[in-house]
Formats: sequence, structure tokens, C-alpha cells
Amino acid sequence: MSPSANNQVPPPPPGAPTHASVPLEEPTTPHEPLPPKPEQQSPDTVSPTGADLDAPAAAMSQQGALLTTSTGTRLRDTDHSLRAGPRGPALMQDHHLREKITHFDHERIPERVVHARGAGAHGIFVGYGSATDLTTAAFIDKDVETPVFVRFSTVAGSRGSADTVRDTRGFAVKFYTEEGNFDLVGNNIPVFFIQDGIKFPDVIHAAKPHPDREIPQAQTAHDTFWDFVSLHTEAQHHTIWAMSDRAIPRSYRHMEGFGVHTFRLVNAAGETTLVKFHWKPRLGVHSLTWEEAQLLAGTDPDFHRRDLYDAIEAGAYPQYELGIQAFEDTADQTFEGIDLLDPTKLVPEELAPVQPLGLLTLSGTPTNFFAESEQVAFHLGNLVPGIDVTDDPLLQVRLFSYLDTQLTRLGGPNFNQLPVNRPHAPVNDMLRDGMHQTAVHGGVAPYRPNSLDGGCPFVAGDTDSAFVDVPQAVVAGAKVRELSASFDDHFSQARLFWLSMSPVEQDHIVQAYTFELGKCYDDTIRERQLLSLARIDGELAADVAAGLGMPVPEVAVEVDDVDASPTLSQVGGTWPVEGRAVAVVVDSTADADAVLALTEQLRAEQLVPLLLASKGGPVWADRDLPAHRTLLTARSVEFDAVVVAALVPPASDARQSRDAKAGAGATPAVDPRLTLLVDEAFRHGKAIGVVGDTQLAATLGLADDEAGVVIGDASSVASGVIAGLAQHRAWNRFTPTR
Ligand code: HDE
Repeated sequence: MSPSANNQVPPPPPGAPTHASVPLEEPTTPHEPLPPKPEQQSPDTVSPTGADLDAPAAAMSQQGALLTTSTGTRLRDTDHSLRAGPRGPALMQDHHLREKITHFDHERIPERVVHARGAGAHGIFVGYGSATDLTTAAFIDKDVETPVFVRFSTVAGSRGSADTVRDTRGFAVKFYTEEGNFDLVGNNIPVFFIQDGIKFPDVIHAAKPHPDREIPQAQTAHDTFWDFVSLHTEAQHHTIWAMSDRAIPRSYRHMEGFGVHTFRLVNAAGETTLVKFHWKPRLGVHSLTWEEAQLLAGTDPDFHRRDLYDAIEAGAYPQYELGIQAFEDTADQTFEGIDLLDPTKLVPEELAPVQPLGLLTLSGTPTNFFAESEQVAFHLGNLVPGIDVTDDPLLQVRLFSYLDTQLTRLGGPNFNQLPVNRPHAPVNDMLRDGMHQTAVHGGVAPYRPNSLDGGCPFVAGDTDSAFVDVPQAVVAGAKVRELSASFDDHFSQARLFWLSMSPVEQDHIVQAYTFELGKCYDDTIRERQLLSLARIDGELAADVAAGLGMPVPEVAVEVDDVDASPTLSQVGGTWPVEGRAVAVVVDSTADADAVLALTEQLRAEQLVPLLLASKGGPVWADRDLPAHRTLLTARSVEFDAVVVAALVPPASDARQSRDAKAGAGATPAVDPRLTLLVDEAFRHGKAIGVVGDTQLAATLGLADDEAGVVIGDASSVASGVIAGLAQHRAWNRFTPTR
């Protein structure tokens, strides 16, 4: 029977864009994307290795026991190219050779133009539910668990540069929330060099190596940097932070993080609050000394990366509390006279305390560094409902830059499809095609409105918890290239920072300025920077000038009177010691049982004791306990504390020709590298324990009335070292100038 005979609608002719009925009016009922036409097929949904999508994660990229080509053909040989006879030329037909070499030739992608050196980790964020009156953002609701990926970084150095250089650290967090990805792309310093993002290429050009010789790497101790910051005095506040101990953190686990800019929170009633985001490390904020940082850059350039991954592997999971400083959203967007849109200004915590929102725990190291740490793409435009941006002129430019930079770095517009960037929320965008497209989109109408795909996708309504741009009034005015006068003060907060430091920290700042300017060639640049220092503090300028052998500058401008913010100082308090490394110096004469009990006591506090002996292999003949480090391979800077359980006599390589650390002196009773280790640990203010009596300790130049030195039996030494580590350093071993 023909269809018309019983009034059935005939099927559309082949080629019609849809088999669904197409309404005259724009569709009004949202629904899931339409099913494909019956004859439409897609590639099977398998992983890049042909595994089912519900297979274990490892099988997604590698499966089967045998080597294959990238298209799954098993191979019998990958060590010999196909050639015309064993001594003949390679043959062009050797596809395996060509595939292997060609892929290798393209393994590198451009490194990040800034923050190239970094390390990422996985974790979980749990909300406290403490700010639900300020924002609708669901991930901060009580007990909501959100997976995150964090990437810590330095700014100036190349991808292979050392971790411990003096620099600002990046602290970028991607929250995979149920409402979409939220990226909080911050730094470990709460203010920035410049007020307007248009200067970013300039400040980075100045900080990067000189363009002619491409030196120095990952350092600001050179003329172009100081030329820039002395000419653009808005940089002086960030610069004094960069000259402080904040710029040489002990580890990523001991750093604060800051969103820097002011953000705007929106609650369910549409009310707004201005906020600054903070991350507070549970282990406290602690730094290296400059000498440690320099030695580490050679001894272990991966020190921070190793520390992060070792700590996670040892179960000492780094934790940071997310908090906000909240301010009324007034028309002038200022708080206590501080312009909240000026990214070179902080708000002292004494004036606006940080309110905790939730806890981040880093519990996973990457499986593949490239796929995760290299390919992660942050963007502070990745916001969720309840969090919006402000008109901070630095932030506004960043909104443009991050998306743009990924196109070059990750080779096209589909970088959010890379595994580490994929949201955990359902995605229904109308972005199509492009390089490296991995989605097989259905439908024929990726535009709105449409009637062919049933109107899909619909836009969210009032009750769908969608992102709403806050209808913030824009201050009308003429188009100008200028900042408001409230951005003009470049010095008072640099002075605030200086006055907030303890005398020891002030000495470190003097030393850092003197070191950095001392490495400049140009006297005029030094002089110009001294003029800025004089506007921060006369004594600071005088001390640095003295170190440089230059006259103390006279400034006509009076220095503002400001209150200090004691919370900015790192000195004082006691902190958890998890993940700290302790060298336990041993040889076969040490009491093995006592040493084992001591290491157990340290491990119980989640410390990492490492046995250090004069040579590798088992320390005691009757126990299977190998030395973890030797006097040749170790340097004091790798450890937070040292316990000497044996006075190791000079080993066979304790001679200058084998290990320059041994020096050229006459053969002493104790291995000179042990003496050096203890001397360095002492001058860096580290906790030092000696298992034995004061006479034995005196051989190493240690007395028991020294701060942070404990001498006694194994158990009291372990307790003393733990107590010393809790203060980070024996601060009163340093005699400050002031
Ligand atoms: Fe960035 N920044 N930035 N930045 N930034 C980048 O984006 C930029 C700024 C920060 O681990 C780049 O994907 C401009 C402030 C971090 O992957 C690039 C301006 C703060 C990271 C870029 C700033 C940051 C970046 C390079 C001035 C602290 C590393 C690669 C308007 C609040 C993220 C990339 C990661 C990375 C541009 C200023 C933090 C080029 C134009 C202020 C932590 O897009």
C-alpha cells in the first residue's frame, strides 16, 4: 500500500538535512541534541589506542604487550632501519623509520612565553560552605568535592631552567566544577609589576635574557630589568617583594597564592561583593636563604618539582586553604583609601581578614608530565556562575592574552579537548572543526536560533544556574589612554612591605638589591633605582648604596608614613614539619638500633630521613640498609636538618682531586665534607642534632648552647630536631644589622 493511501507522511528525499519535522516558529522546548539520521555513522568511540572508553585509564594511551606502529600494526624490529644491504643506504619505503623519526621531530611544542618552567599536580578541593551568602558558585558549598589540577611555576626562566631562582612563582588552579571549569590563575606575590596589561610585553622583555647574547637565564640581576623597574616606578612594590625571601620559597608547599586582582562575587539575589582570593599553605610560608637557592640551582635544579612529587608520594599531601578578603562593592571600588582596581596594591590582612572558603589537598602526581603539566591551559576567563571579573586594567588584558597564547602553544582552537583541560561538566557548545578536533559533532545547525536541530542548543534560563555577566555600570567618559589618579602612588605600599619585615628579613632585602644591582653594568640604572629606594626608606637606600659603593641619593619627595602589616613577615610561629628532609649521617660504627629508632621517630612526624654515609651500599654489614646519599653526592642544601650519628672518618674520595668539596687541607680526623655539611647547615640556621656528647659535637665545631643545636641520645635528638624544624630556622643564629 502506498503511504498516501493511509495519509502517512512520506520520508524526506535523500539529502534532506534532518528527518525531524521542522516547525515554522523558533522551537521553544529544550531537549538533548537530536539523534543522528539512521544511516549516519561515527567512528567507533574508542580511545587513541583502540581501547573501549570504559577501559582502565592506562589503556587509553597504551595497550597490549607488543610494540606497534601508531596505527596498531605489530612490529618485529625497531633498532634497524630498512636498508639496501647491511652497508647500503636507507630505503624510503621504510614507513616505520619515517613515522618514528617524523613524530620525534615534532615532539616539542612552544614553551609558555612566561611561566615556562613549572610543575603540576592533581588534588581535591572541599568547600566549607562559608560564603554561600556572597556567591552562587556551587563548588564552595559545604562538603562539595571538586577535582583540581594545579600548576606552580617560575615566570622568567625557560622550561629547563632551575627551580630555585629568585622570581615570582605562578600558582594556577583549575577547578573542574559541576558548573564548568573555574581557573584561578594567581601568583605567590599579591601585587604585580604593572598597572596596565599593555606594558606586559615590555616588563617581560626587560626581565628575559638580553636579546643579543640571550643571557642571563631566569634572573632579574641584569641591566634591562632594573632599567624597566626604575623607569616604571609602579613596579617598585612588586620588586621589593621579589627582592625579599618570598621570591626564593623553600618549596611549592610553603608558598601563599594570591588572585592578585579584585574579583566580583554575585549571590542569588544578584548582590555583589568585591573580593581578593588568597591561598594559605597549611605548612606556613617559608623560604630558602639566597646561598641555599644558589647552591641548589646547581646541585638540584629540580628541587621544587622533586619536593612536590616526593612529598605527595610520601603521603605528606600539600594543603592550602582558599580564602577571600571581602569588600563592599561601592561606586568608587576602594577600601580604606586603597583602589581595589590597582593591581600594584594589596589590602593588609589587619584591615580585612582572610575568610576561609575551603581546603585544597594535592594528592596525585602526573602520570605524564607533557600531557598534563605542559598541555594544561589556564585562562582567567574560565569563570563559573557567581564569580565575575572587574575592570582592573591588568586583568582586562589578561582576558585577551590567555586564549590567544594557547592557539600558538597548543596548535589550534581545540585545546580544551585535551584530557587535562576537559571540563567535568556537560559541554554543548557551537564551536566546530579546527585543528586536532576530536569530537564528532552531530546535527546540521551549529548556530542559533535554528529550527533544523530542534533549536538545540538552547540558552539557559533564569533557573538553570547559568553564568550571568554582572550588569555593572560602566563609568562613562572620554576614550583615553590613561589611568585614574588613584593609581599614582607607587611607593607607600613598598614602604609598608619594608616596615613589615623583621630585621633579618630586611637584611635579606638589602642583600638582594645589592646583589642584583651589583650585577648591573650601568651606573645610571643603579643610581635611578637608588632614587626609588630612597623614596621607600632612607636606611634601605643607604645600605644598598654602601654595598654598591655609590653615594646615598637625596630625594626631594617625603616618604609617606604608613602602618606595617605584621602578617607579611615569615619569621616567628611554629608549623607542621611534614615532608621535610633530614640527613642522618651514619657509618658502620653508629648504633644501628638507635639510628633506626631515630628514623622511625622522624617518620612518625612524616619527615623524610635519608641515610648519608661516606660510600654507597649497606651501611652495616649485618643489615640490608643502604645509604641513600653519600658525602660525594649530597650537599647540605638538600636537607632541612642534619643529624650526625657518626663522626665519619675521611673516605677514599675525600681528596680535592676526586671531590673538590673535600678541600686541599691536611687529612683531618673527620671527613672534611661532613664538616662542610655541618658548617653550611649551621650558617643557614638549620636544626642540627648530634647523637653523642658535647665533646663529640665540639669536633664538628658545635656547642649545645647554640640555638637549634641538640646533643644527646637518639630520642632526644629526634625530638629536638623536630622542634627546631617547626620554627623553620633557628632565627636567632642570624645577627641582623638593625
Ligand atoms: Fe600571566 N600569562 N599574564 N599573569 N600567568 C601566562 O598564559 C599575561 C599575570 C600567570 O601554569 C601566559 O598559558 C599577561 C598576572 C600564571 O600554565 C600568557 C599579563 C598573574 C601563568 C600570560 C599577565 C599571572 C601565566 C603564558 C598582564 C598573577 C602560568 C602561557 C596583563 C595574577 C599558567 C599561558 C600555567 C601565564 C599573559 C599577568 C599569572 C602569555 C598579558 C598579574 C600563574 O597568556
